[in-house]
Parts: sequence; structure tokens; C-alpha cells
Amino acid sequence: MNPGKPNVVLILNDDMGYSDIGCYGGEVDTPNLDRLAARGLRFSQFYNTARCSPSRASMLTGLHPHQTGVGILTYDSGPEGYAGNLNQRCVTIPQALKTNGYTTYMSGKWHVASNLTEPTDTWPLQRGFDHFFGTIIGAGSFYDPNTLTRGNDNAEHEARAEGFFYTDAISDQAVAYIEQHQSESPERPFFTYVAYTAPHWPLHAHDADIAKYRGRFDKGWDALREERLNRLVESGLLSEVWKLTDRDPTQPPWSDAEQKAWLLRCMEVYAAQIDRMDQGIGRIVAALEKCGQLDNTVIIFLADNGACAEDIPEGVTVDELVNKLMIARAKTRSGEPVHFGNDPARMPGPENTYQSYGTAWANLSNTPFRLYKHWIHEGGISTPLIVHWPKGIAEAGGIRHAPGYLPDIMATILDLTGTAYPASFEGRPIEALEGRSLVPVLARDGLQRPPMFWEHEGNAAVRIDRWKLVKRYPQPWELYDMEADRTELHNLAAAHPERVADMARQYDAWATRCGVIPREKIVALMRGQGVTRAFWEKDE
Ligand SMILES: [Ca+2]
Repeated sequence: MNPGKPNVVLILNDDMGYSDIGCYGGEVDTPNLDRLAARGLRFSQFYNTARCSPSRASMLTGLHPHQTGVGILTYDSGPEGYAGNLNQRCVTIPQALKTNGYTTYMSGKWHVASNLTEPTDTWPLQRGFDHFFGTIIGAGSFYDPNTLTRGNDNAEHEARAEGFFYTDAISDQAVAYIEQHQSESPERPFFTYVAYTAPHWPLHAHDADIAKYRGRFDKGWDALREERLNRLVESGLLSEVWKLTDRDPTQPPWSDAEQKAWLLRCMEVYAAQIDRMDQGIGRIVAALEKCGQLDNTVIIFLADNGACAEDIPEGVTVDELVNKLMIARAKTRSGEPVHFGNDPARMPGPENTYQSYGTAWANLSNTPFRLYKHWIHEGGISTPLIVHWPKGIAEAGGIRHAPGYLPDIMATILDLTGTAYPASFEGRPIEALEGRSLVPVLARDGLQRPPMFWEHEGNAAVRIDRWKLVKRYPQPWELYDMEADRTELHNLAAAHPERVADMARQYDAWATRCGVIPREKIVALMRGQGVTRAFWEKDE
């Protein structure tokens, strides 16, 4: 063990709302995350980048997604667009940590490379990881994931093993890496990146985990949204002055909802997906403890974007899901056909289903905020952030209201490990680090920070102190006072035209500097590539 340098375990999950886990007011049993929160810190205003690939690109590099070449997803939109591939003007957390003596491991979802089948210079081993097991693509069957890879080699055959389930495989591999490290090089510090795909669709989960949630959501989304907000206020995470947003206007009151048995099952499976992840996190923590490394390991947990309101399928055919996007299998491992679509005649969970839980439950997951994955309103970008480090954080169970966002993760990890951010890497100049270290905030809360900026598919925001200017494409800017109204209910843009103009100017300067490509241009480029009906065109 190297006492001077902490190990770092960075855990990211996929498409989970702000208030699903127990220690953020939710109904899902997450005793292991709750324990990390009780012995560590929870952040109330931490933000991601609203979507899988850009969030990962930003978190792994300390930059804005557009600077890395991953502005939207991993589609290559040509020389005038985003490459959909981590470029060579950025350096990843593991690349930097390796210069400081760290061994680096990853298990789980990569999703920052455009080539899904051939190893390229943007696959994990070529971007700083000594060891990798996981998927290159962004979604897929939990029983039989496409692009399962070990090192640089296809490992889809590993899913043929009896009882294979991707969430468990990610956890098991993370545990195995910790044990391997302890036996091979205990004198060196390590970095492990654990990127779960739970609870991203499809709704796949173990029967025993699903059964545990029978009845848990029977009150329906309206009552549960109120209960969640009450718990969030009681815990001190959210202010009592912030009011619950209205139910999504496209969704019925729970009392009028049809197909309740199927709806409940959808939410029960979603909960079971998170539950299974939490069980795995428990095994990872236990492995650290057994190796005597828990006290000197910084564990960070967060989600890559807000809850997801996408229906399955949405604007894409089964053929496209299976063959073009490579995020589904047409048949189960035993040769049964997979039934695609949110069909109330078929209960989700098993391998022969491919469903999502839909808008109303995503609305519950993002309580008390509005909107979802894809948008920069609070429902799209707010994430739990738990930081656990017994040796370095004296306070147990504290809450930090300091705002922060994904580029800060790299800045924080480099700061904690005493690693320099390079001006150049392997002879290439590297963009300056955009994130700000949260280390001072670990000791003492502080609200002051430089402006934060976001853009995804034309949705955009800038946050300066208490003010947030936010846009839902193609609508105009809205202005909110986040101290009085974090749930974004009272648009003050008309009352503050000068502030709106000033913040919009700062946003435009940032967007130009970071290479944000206008949505209209991206859509035209994607159509030119033959991508005509992608998820991101839903509100055109
Ligand atoms: Ca995601």
C-alpha cells in the first residue's frame, strides 16, 4: 500500500433519476450506497451532461464533451461534425494517473468510441486502462450484451456462461481486479472505473429482485412524487421553499392510468436493476475492506444523466436496433424470439423482453424536477454524488450544496492523488482542464464557483451563482433563480432582459470556444450519413 496516494474507485451508473436511491429519498433499497453516504458526503447540486456518451467523455477527460469529439453520441457525423470518438486533444483520468504510478482497471460500459467491433485508439486499453472488461456500445441486453470485450478482444461468448447477467459481471470483475491488484502489486495505488449500465433500458432483472418490489410502488406516481420530495427536504438535500413540479403534462393521474399491473411491473423491474447494482457495490466495498484498502480508497458514485422517458421502440425499427445500432439481440441465447416494445400484454424482466418504463415513472425518478435525459433542465442533469473516503473526509453523513459538474471529477481525482494535468501528452498538445477540484469542498461547503455551461442537441444552459439560463430546443432562453426556485417553475426571463442578454453572451462565447456545433447543422450532417430516425430527433 502506498500511504501517500489514495486508490480511487469511480462508479458511474446509467439513466438513473435524482431521487431513486434510498439516501436521495427513493423507494429502492440501496443499503450499500446509503452506508457510503452515511460515512461520507452527499452533494445536492451535482450535474452531469444529460446523455450517456457526452457525460462519459466529459467525466473521463475533465473537458466539455464537444472538445473531445463526442458532442452527441458515438456516431461519426463527418469532418464538419463530431467524430463520435475521443480525439487526441484530450487525456483521460487513467492516462494521467498512469504517469503518477497508478495501475488502472475498468469494468463496464465504455461508449466513447465510434468503432464498435475493431479495437481503435479510442478503446479503453489505448486510452489509459491496463485492464478492461465490458461493452463498447451504449446499451443492450443484460443477459447477452453486444460488443462484450475483454482487453481488445471480443468476449461475447462469456455471456453464454450459466447465470450470466451483465450487472453482476461488472461487479464481479471489479472485485476480481481489486483482489488481483492486492496479490500482484499491493505497493502501487490503483484506479478502478466501474461503469454500470443499470438501470438503462431494456428492463431486465432477476426474478428474486423484482419480487422484492411487489407492492412498493402501488400508491402510484402522484403520491410517491410527494413522498420523495418530503424525504429530500427532511434529509436536508433540498430546500423546503422549492415546490414540486406538476406531473408531466403528457401523463395521466395515477388514478386514471390503465394497465396498472404492467405499469407497476415496469417500475418494479427498474428498481430491481438498481438494487442489483447496489448489491454489487456492496461486494466491491467488501473486497476493499478485506484487502485493507477501504480507508485509503476514495469511492465516488454518480449517474451519467437523468431518468429516461424514451419509449421502446421510438422511431427505430427492430432491424435497426439489432443490426445497425447493435443494442439488442433478435433472439435469446436459447433461440427464443425477443419481443420488442412496451406491450402491456407482456411483463418485462426476462431475456425475451425489451422494454422501458416510460415517461410517468421517469417523472417520478427525477422528483421534484422536470424533464429528462437529453434536456438541461434539472431533471436531465441532476445526479446524486456520493464521496466516501474514511482517511480523508472527517465528516460522516455530511451534505454539500456546492454546485459542481462532470469536468470537476477529473480535476478532483488529480488533486486528491497529487497528479499533474499535462499540457501535452505523448507529444500532442492537450486542451486546458475545464474542471475545478472539489477537494476544498470536501472539507467545507462553499457555493462560489466559476460559471458552468452545458449543451446537448441544442438544449443548453449556463449557471452563474444563483442564476440559471436554460433553453429547451427550439424554444427561447428561460431564466431561473436557483436559490428561490430550483424546480424551475417561475421563468424570470421577461423581468431580467439585461441579465438574460449577458448570460446568453457568455454562453455564446463558451459554445464558440468549445466547438459546439449547432443542432440544425448536426441534423443535416446525420441525415447525410443515412441516420434519419435516431432517438435524438424525437422533438423535431
Ligand atoms: Ca445514460
